[in-house]
Amino acid sequence: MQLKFIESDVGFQQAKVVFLPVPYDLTSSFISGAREGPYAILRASIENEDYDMETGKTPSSLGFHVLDPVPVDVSSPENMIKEVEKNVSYILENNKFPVILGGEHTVTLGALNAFPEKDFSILQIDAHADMRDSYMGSRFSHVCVMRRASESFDNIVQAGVRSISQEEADYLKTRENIFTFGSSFNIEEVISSLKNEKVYLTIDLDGIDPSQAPAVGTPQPGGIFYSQLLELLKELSKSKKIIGMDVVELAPIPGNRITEMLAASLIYKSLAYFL
Ligand SMILES: [Mn+2]
Repeated sequence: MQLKFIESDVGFQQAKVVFLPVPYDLTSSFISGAREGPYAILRASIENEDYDMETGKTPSSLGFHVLDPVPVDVSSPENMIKEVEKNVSYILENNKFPVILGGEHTVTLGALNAFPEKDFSILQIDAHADMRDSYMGSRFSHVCVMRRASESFDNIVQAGVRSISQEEADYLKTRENIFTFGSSFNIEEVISSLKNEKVYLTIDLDGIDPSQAPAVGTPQPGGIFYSQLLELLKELSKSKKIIGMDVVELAPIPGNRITEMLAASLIYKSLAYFL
């Protein structure tokens, strides 16, 4: 099956935006199924109009290409992260904008590792801080992903966070350039916490209110609303250069397409704002 985002696929060489499906959910701790996430988002994207009413842009005119899904390596999360890194490096070396479709949140580490310069900030949309040092014997569980990232990156800004362990809260106190916001945040405050001009965006869909994005691995009541998130991303695009993004943790609910429709629209709107 040829995978596409929206209708068109111009091939790798012509594309400005390259989608990387990563159907991986080995460390999911509650509801598994994130391996189906990338296909669900791509299928849902077909239902979208390719014209964005708000910006008057047609993001698909940038040229889209969907790479073959990253083969799932269940031998260890580290090997899976390396596979993602290899693929994202290839996208970056060819000067294209990467959009990684998870899969569980662990895949973000592969994307972050792929950037040769670590001169950027990370904006994380998430219900959880994902700052545990290890979980169930693994340091590469999806709930440890931002802790690992914090070992290579100084400035991480989290929004939508409403579930956190004591261990994580204590760790965050030791990091002056990691900022954690709940679901109701001031957009200016979030953006001014991003210290670098370049920003990588990671969206864990559980950051969004579960009434709007129910199909996630670990739903948490409360959350950011779609319109609020779009407002944040639109403002972000005015002062920052977005260098790549991922959308993770979609575990489809059979018969309920709301979350994948939201994810597809969110990506499309982001591209309209960012590029
Ligand atoms: Mn997460």
